[in-house]
Amino acid sequence: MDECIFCRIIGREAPGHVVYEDDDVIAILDKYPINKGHILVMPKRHYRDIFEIPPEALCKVMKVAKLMARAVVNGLKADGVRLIQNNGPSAGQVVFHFHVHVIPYYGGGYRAHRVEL
Ligand code: DGP
Repeated sequence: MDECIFCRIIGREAPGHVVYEDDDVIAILDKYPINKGHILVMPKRHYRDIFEIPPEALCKVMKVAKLMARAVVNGLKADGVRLIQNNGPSAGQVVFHFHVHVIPYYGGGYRAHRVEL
């Protein structure tokens, strides 16, 4: 899976800002954030999407997603957090390594588009 950018980040073959890591799960900052502190949580092992990831691995990822949601509220003072997860190009998936977006919000209304930080 050398062509997978997330596998390359996990293997330290490509740069990535790691904010959490354990034996099975890693969390990195999104390179194109919707808001400050936009995090991607993913299994270290490569699964394409929600249909490929086994339930046990999914549970581990979601536990870390919850930790990251708490971290952006406590650490970055976000007052809202959105979790999203895309499957397939027509649903907006562009990296085909299962991941959950943890997107902090800071008041001022909901925004779905990306910003320059
Ligand atoms: P999705 O559209 O759900 O497949 O989300 C893929 C996300 O991955 C998107 O928000 C941008 C982010 N992304 C793409 N390439 C890189 C990269 O090289 N490094 C990091 N940290 N994030 C990336």
